[in-house]
Amino acid sequence: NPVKPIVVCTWNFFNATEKAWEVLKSGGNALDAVEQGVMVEEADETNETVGKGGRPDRDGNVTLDACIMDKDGNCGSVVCMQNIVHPVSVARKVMEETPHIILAGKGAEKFAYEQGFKKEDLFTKSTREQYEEWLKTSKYETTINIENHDTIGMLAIDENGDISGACTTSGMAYKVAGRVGDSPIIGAGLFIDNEVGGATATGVGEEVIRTVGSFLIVELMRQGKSPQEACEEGVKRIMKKNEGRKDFQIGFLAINKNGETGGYCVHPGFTYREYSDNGHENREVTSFYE
Ligand code: SD4
Repeated sequence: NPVKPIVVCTWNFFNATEKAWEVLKSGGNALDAVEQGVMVEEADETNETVGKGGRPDRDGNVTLDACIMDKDGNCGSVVCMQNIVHPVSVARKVMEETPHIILAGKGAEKFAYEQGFKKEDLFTKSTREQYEEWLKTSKYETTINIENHDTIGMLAIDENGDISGACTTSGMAYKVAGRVGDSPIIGAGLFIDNEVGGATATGVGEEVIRTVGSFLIVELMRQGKSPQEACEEGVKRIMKKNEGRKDFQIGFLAINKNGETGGYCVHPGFTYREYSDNGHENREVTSFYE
């Protein structure tokens, strides 16, 4: 018997998972659940990798990336968008209200205003102070599990057994202006195939894009691998291209149509949250590549 409803998300996001679970338990669909779930992190100023309070690029612009994908393979995405707290909801509007899939930068922002979204400064006191401190050295480096931690990718199956997913981030802190990561790229940071399952990613986006990670994992599940095995293979493909380089973190999270889940990462420290009628858990990913 398939486990449903069920929701999983990257890292230990209690409030976001609670919200998505509430939507699913009240009979809501998976698309609404993942949108409303990740919106909690977008609004949370203490999460400095997503939405309001996200860290800026090296020129001091807070630019956000997000995407959403539904059971029918419809998807929407915004990349490098400023001044809007909820990029995932703009991505959903792109999916539902335009003939397009990705809107970028100023065009995405203009579209958001046309759809009724409000302009808001995404800096917080904390991120502004950190940025000013960073400017003193202007050194770009990614610290495993720390500096660029906390992108939320969420996958859900509703009572009908239908799957949707969403992913939202401010990307790598102090990135080059204009940089877009994996999170809003369909197939890289997120992929859903309602016949098979879904996958999402966190960590250094460039590495995820190079293997089209989430699509790869879903296709591996289609070929018969479990979510766990598929995530392991996804990480291994990335490591193969890096010839011994291990100074970065990648975390993959996957779910299949039966509600089985799995996660794998390069280094210890990646966790995911899972809610179903079988329990509400924060799962430490205890097997990793390192
Ligand atoms: C990116 N994958 O922009 C994102 C960063 C991330 O937790 O996952 N942070 O590359």
